[in-house]
Amino acid sequence: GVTRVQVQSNQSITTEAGSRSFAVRASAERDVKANAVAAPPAIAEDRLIPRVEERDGYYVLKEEYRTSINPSEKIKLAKEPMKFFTENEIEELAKTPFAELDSSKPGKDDIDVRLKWLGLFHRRKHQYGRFMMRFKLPNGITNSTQTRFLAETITKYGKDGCADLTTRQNWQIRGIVLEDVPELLKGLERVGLPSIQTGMDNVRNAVGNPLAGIDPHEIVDTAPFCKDLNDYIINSGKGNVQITNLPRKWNVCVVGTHDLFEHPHINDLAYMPATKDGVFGFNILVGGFFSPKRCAEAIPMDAWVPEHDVVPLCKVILETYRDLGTRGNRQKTRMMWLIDELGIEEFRAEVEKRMESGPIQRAGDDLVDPSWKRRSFYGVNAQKQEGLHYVGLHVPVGRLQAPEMFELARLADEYGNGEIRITVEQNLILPNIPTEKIESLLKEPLLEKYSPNPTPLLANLVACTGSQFCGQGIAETKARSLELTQQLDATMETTRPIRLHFTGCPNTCAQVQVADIGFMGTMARDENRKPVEGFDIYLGGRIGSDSHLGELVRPGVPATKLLPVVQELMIEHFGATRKA
Ligand code: SRM
Ligand code: SF4
Repeated sequence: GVTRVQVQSNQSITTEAGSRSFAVRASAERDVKANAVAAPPAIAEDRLIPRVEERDGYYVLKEEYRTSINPSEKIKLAKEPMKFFTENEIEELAKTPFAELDSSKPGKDDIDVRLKWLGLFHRRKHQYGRFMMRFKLPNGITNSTQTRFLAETITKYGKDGCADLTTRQNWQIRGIVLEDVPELLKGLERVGLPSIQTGMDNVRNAVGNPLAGIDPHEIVDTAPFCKDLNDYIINSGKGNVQITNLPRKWNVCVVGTHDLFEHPHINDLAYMPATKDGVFGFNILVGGFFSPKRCAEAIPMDAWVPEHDVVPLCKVILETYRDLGTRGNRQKTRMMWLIDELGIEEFRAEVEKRMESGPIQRAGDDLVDPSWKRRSFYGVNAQKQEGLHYVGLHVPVGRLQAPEMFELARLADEYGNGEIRITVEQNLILPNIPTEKIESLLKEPLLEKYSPNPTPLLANLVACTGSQFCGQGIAETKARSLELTQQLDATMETTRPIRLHFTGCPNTCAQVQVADIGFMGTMARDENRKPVEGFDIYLGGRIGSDSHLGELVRPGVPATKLLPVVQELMIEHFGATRKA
């Protein structure tokens, strides 16, 4: 139950239940009335002094702000992580025996932390000595060449190699060993797939409409905006050292649909299509984020920018956050905490102060239709371009092996134009298929595995990496969620899609708070009070204009006891019935 309600000066409302917290917009008005709203505290002038300064081309924390900083800040101060890339220090590191690196604290920090600036995540706990790699794939648009290259890369690693589609429209691959990294980086450059600035205190993949440019109903094509943002964020692949020392991770998306496929309410910065005095541009939402201790929906910055100011605005928001964000308790360093501290108006003023083109306009007229019914991507759908179609395919829990990736690349080349799209639900879209090729595409054996017509439950299943590879995982997610969903399909009749999200720990990478039914890995107790893997079950998350974050309804259900609990929730809340 909800035990305490805090009302922040900036209208973001966070309720806390034990150690967990949820933003609840629907009940906001009621709660505001019940609680006196504290006036935003006056901001002391010295609070607005930037805490970082440029030194030899890199941004570092000033001496006077180095007390009470978190361990990650200390690792960044001890050695600039970006130098592995910008000064090619990775060459030397890759030549050093792994055991030697792992025998000292600085070496451990390099392999476990600093390499994340290159998109390399050491899987110490479950795949010792091997790395997961993550990319920059603006708007989730990849192609057959990149897919083949990734497939070749993981093939080398045999049973240790596989690939995932992520909840930020991205590829991740596994099995990489350090000595291969310099060559791998060169290969990635050839196929135009950068991996830099994808982990730790960097900007994450820029998300857009997966149907960008081909969607007959889109408001705007988000792909060019995501590409421009990405070019700025990583300085066109050369690395943007101005923004590689943020206080924490940071997410951005550009909305192009009424469907809100892009999840604007859970990004640190979201561009919402809007007009102002008849000119097209974007209204700005800021501060949306999820973390173990607090989840907050993005709030309006009361700002509108024309198209040509999309990148400049992103730059000044990032610089404001970099300069002023706090770097103490790491659970309180996401951008919303800074917005809370300053108040949204002061935050806006700080952003505006940095904007070279002058004052930022107040919000314009939103173009998103709030009554729009979210569409499904699956199957064959007409594109904006006459005679062309996109085909939505279901990839069970987003996991791929090399042989399927080679096949996928072949299909993209033979039937389309080589392009492949990734959705934030970890599925695929093959665009640009001419009418006359549809029939034979649908007969391809790969589509038996990656179905264009999954069951309503499988269609909406999302699962994070979980404890199979992720050291933070408390529970296994992918195999288990697939099995449970198949059991539900076999036993339950559903009349509407039910979105099931499984996440292995409170970091909520699979966003359980936006799911109809969300499962968050936790330690539970079985009937003999023995500790076992289990899940906290969340209910009632909504996406789209009616967004709402789900709430915990069944804490600590042992993994082996999920089926009856979920069946009951499906009957009670989603009109499902039991099959005869
Ligand atoms: Fe995440 C950390 C996987 C999307 C919140 N996330 C991690 C790490 C890197 C932890 C680790 O080192 O093992 C996971 C890597 C596991 C692995 O081996 O794959 C990991 N996160 C993922 C992915 C792959 C989940 C998936 O299966 O799709 C997603 C990759 C997206 C991408 O392409 O970049 C992924 N993570 C998210 C999202 C969803 C989103 O962005 O919409 C969130 C919640 C939204 C948010 O961040 O506001 C998310 N991940 C976290 C957090 C909690 C952040 C916080 O402020 O506390 C962590 C932990 C951290 O940063 O300290 C984390
Ligand atoms: Fe790992 Fe937890 Fe994220 Fe799942 S939610 S990928 S277990 S950090």
